[in-house]
Amino acid sequence: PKTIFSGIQPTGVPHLGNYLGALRQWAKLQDTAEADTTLLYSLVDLHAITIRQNPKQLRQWKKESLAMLLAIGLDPKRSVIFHQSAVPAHAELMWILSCQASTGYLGRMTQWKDKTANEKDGSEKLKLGLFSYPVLQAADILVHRATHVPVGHDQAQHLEFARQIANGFNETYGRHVLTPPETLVSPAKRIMSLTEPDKKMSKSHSNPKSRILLTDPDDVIRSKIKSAVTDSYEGITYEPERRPGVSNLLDIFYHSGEAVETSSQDELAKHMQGLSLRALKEEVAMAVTNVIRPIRERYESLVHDQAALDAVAEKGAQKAVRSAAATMVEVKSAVGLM
Ligand code: AQP
Repeated sequence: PKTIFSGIQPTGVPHLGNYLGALRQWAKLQDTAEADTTLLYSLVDLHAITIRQNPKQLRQWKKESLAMLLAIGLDPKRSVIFHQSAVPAHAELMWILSCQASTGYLGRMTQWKDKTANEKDGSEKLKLGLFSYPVLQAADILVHRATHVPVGHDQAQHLEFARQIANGFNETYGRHVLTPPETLVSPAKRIMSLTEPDKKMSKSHSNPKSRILLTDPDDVIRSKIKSAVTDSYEGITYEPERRPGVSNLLDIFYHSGEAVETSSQDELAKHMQGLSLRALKEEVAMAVTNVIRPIRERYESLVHDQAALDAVAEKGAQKAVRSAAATMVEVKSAVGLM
């Protein structure tokens, strides 16, 4: 039987990129997976603290992110939903895998290079936790013996690392203990920032107009899309290299599901050819508000019910603790820790 695992950092309200790139697929898998498939979805708060967080804010974001997972359609009866730090085996396996991971490989990770590009001689400021982020991510996946991991395209490199570390561990200890996972990359590979369309849409970017939040009211969504950066070329074409802004709008429109009759973004662009950029933006805004409205409404009805959210987290943690325990026995026994 398959096991599906994925995670999201509770570092703010999830945005349209998180949704189209990952969360929507998580919810869909609930309906399409075979009955004996296990689904685990985690709010990875230990990953969140690789960047300094305000404790009060982090607590709030954990609660809001949990409400959002329910709002996008995760059903706690079908999916195990839990906070990563409530399952100590994640950190424990991470330590054991740290003794397996090569620092050279970790140093070549794009996310590490991106996040440290501006710190010239900042090795005092750069934290070990950020460097070993992919090792914790590998532990998250491997501790639950996940066979499939649905993520956005930006995480593909970390998944390759998880496979390598699983294979390396099995080879070192001469038995099949860890399961190398398969990556399920979402069709919406990378949704880009609305203000700098050569960068991915991200929770942590300083400009709030760069992203559409799953809690944004319709008029806010419309105004963010209206002011999205495009270009002054003629017409509407899908050319991600030359026209990143327009192509991102076409991607968003395509994946928001209003364009079902077209089979590619290229075809969609041809379909929309006669429109002005302003009219294109209006169409995109309409599609996005239709996707986000029901999520936002469900979120608003869930987020204030602290007792219900606590109960979901508690139940999820209990199940995840059990799922991880079986792996830890095998890992510790292979290594000689027991
Ligand atoms: N722009 C994106 N397009 C498609 N998928 C995306 N994901 C994130 N951004 C995009 C996918 O969302 C899932 C959860 O992401 P995360 O919160 O764990 O990590 P992240 O990639 O670091 O997300 P952010 O929003 O950019 O957060 P910050 O700014 O805090 O780093 C992942 O599956 C990811 O692929």
